[in-house]
Amino acid sequence: MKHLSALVSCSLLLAGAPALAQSPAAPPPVANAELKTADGKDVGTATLTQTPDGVRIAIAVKGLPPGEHAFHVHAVGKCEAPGFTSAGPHFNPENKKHGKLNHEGHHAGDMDNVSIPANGNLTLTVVNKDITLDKGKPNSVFQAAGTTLVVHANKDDYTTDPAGNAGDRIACGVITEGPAKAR
Ligand SMILES: [Cu+2]
Repeated sequence: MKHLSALVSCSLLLAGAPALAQSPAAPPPVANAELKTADGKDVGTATLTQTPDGVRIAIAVKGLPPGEHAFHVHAVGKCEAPGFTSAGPHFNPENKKHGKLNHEGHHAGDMDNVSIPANGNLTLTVVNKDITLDKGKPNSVFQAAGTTLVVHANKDDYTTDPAGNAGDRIACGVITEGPAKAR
């Protein structure tokens, strides 16, 4: 431990005082996902920020079909059109059942439905307390296989295992370290 702290102090000295804000244990401050539809259309971004209460996900989407849509973190960081089945099942590091209304639930990747208004555009912030940006934790979005954010055609019934009866996957974005690209 002494060696480790000596090493840490040394690298802090080398890097200068601002490095204090980035101790080796700190998770990446931000991640993003660029959401695309099955035909490759850009439908917006999500920005993920670590907070003491979980990961805050700020969504800014456009051109999605109006109505209630399931919105989940999925367990594979691949968005292969058209079906996005490459994104795998819901992110579920604790091996639970699907849905917040399921007494054997819920998946860490389960989140509330998003409600897209008539114009197809939505900005919304949600907090997922079951995931983290902290690399190396079982519930980190930074897994070897990656993770994705997925929007479905239908709403999640919050009960039906394994996917809430939410239908097709209509938009997908790989969760990637760093801020979203300026657009
Ligand atoms: Cu899903």
